[in-house]
Amino acid sequence: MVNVIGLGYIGLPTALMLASHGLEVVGTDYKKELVDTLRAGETTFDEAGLDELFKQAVEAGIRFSTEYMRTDMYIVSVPTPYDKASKKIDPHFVVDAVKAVLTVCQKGAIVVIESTISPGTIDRFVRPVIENSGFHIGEDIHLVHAPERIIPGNMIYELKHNARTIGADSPEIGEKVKDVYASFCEGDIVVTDIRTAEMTKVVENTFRDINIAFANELAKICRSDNMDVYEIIRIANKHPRVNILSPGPGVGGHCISVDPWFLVGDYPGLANLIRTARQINDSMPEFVLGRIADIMEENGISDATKVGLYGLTYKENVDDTRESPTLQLLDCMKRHLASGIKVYDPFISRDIVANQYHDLDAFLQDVDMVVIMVGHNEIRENLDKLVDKVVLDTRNICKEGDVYHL
Ligand code: SAJ
Repeated sequence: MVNVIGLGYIGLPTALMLASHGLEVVGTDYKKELVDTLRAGETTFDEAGLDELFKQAVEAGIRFSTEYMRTDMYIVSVPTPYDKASKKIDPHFVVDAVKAVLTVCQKGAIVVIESTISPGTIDRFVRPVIENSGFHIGEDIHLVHAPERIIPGNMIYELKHNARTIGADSPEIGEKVKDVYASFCEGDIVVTDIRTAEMTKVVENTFRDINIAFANELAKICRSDNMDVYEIIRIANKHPRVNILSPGPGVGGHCISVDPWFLVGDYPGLANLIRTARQINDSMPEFVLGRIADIMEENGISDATKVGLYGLTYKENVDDTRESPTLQLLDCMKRHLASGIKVYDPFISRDIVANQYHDLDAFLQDVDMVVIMVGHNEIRENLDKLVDKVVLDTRNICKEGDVYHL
């Protein structure tokens, strides 16, 4: 039996995937409400294909509990927040989960950490907790790091098709865990050591952050001299060895905007390019704010309450608002003492910010200027509703019409 600990964005799909591929699975989460929702037959977030997979897993017998199970394999997928001041990881959820596992596990159990952790976290925080509890790593308990790699919006497909990394102290244990993931994963599964697996995961997200920062810096350069950044990127990308990503209003989510800081926090004297990239991406919401001010002035709009931000989530077609550029922009506005700007996102049904709307038409009726912060399908399919608005499109989804860009 596999006990998956933490039933959030990663743990839940992973547990469902294992169960629907023939493994006995219990999903554990300390949040009773979440467990009750799953037991009642409902999923807890929006993701393409998740409901279907959930149905299959329930039919296959997956169970959900607030209790940790006595078994020989655990997959830990709990959050890893970071301290914004020191830029270092806060491993307390991982450490607490491992401590809880130690109270119930069988001798020789394998504990797989899936949560993204900064390189060295297992050595610094997890091993000492196990050893101080009187367990011998490699005999009583085996440690593995198998970082997730799936992208929100395409998680179910990527769970099946992406390559994976398994970091283990011993190759035999690595192979055992590989067999479990191979029950559903058709991608290449590489077995390596724990430190390499930790570093590789953070490097992947840092690579993407740096590439987005390059696109964002280009957007600023092109804006300063009236050049079309999208046309330049489109043409440059026809070169066989150039592949520039898309500029945008900032980098959000709990992965790409967080993981590079682990390297900056741990290697402050060395991670210079990485730090600069993070700073460029973090500067984008303020840059958008400057664009909004200029465009308002150009169009004689003096009242911020006539401006609406479309999109609150960190990217299109997901319901996750963690570190979202829109929230960062609203924060910037507070610092500039401006307020009253209107906000709408079809994926966010509860009120999380001031002046939030829950209906596209009502939102559009009350604003003269729309800032597209997120390119949800909803707005792509309703661009005709923006014809009489001043539009700032930070995602380059409007290919026609008189629209402002970054
Ligand atoms: N963004 C841009 N321009 C782009 C691409 C993205 O501005 O060209 C922005 C997005 O709008 C968003 C942010 O960057 O605000 C991050 O979005 P994303 O789609 O690039 O990535 P995430 O954070 O949803 O998922 C990433 C993925 N990592 C990589 O692609 C290397 C995913 O595979 C990881 O599993 C995930 O992080 C994670 O959990 O670590």
